[in-house]
Amino acid sequence: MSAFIEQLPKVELHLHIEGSLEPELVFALARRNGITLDYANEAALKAAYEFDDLQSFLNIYYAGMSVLQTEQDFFDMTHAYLQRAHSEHVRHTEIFFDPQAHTGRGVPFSVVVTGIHRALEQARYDWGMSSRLIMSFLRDLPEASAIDTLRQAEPFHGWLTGVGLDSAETGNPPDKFRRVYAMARDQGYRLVAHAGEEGPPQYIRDALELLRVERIDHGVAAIKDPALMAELAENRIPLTVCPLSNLKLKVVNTMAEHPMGELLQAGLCVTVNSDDPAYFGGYMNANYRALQQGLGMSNSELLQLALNSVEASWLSPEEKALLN
Ligand code: ES4
Ligand code: ZN
Repeated sequence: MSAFIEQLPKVELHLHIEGSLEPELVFALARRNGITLDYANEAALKAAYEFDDLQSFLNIYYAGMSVLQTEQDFFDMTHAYLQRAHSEHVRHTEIFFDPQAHTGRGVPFSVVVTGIHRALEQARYDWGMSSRLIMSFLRDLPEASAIDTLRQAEPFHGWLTGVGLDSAETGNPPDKFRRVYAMARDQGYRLVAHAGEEGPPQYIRDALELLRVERIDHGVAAIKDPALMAELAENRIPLTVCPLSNLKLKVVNTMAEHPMGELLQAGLCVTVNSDDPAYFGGYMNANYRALQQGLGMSNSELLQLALNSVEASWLSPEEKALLN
């Protein structure tokens, strides 16, 4: 592993905490909670991590997180991710969670958010690692469910910086969530959305114009639309790109075909992130490494990507100055 990548102080902006649940922890929590999984053991679960597209991944992602029941479970999952991130010199992290994937199984919103928040506070205390928490709406559910989730979040607004939009993209365009994004904006939440992962460049435009998001998660489809690329570069709209995720979900066929290099050359504020590291074969260093090896990126390009993440983060100017 390249010492440059390992020692680079990094910021992560696109991480689904439920996607950091490693097979070992899935089985440990299943045993603790008396849950029987459809997979005999960790090896059998891992063997199922061969995906054809986003939906084939989401099916296993939702099955894996079904073992999460108690506040301690959410704490343990989050703590394990933060420990790993800390060991890779991640200095700040902005984390998604999917409340509806838990409340839909009868786990209260308060249990989920309290367990995650406690682990974030401990990482701040133990390691000086800063974080922001983003609740993400599931776009394959109706907008009314997202509105209900926004209401359940009200007592915890102080712990939540922003809202996001994830899960099955195709057929669930940004327009479907126009009202809930306007409500979240009125309540003072910052706004992001997944767009242009499997979906078309138009979903990126719609997320910006209809939802008024300030960052785009993935956004790699912008490579198909030169006018949109120019607009993203001009306005320094950050894209939180996830190279190993794109490879595993066959958004690209090989890392050599990944658009990250072209997007960076065109002046976009592109950033490197791990998305669902337990499922996609690596945490932050592995994602930087994939760009170094697959695209031949130089250390100065990798440094520019890391600086972009500081710029794109929701840290205050004072906090940013401390990181740089
Ligand atoms: C996700 Cl890679 C990806 N895309 C969309 N939604 C997601 N939720 C978790 N990982
Ligand atoms: Zn994602």
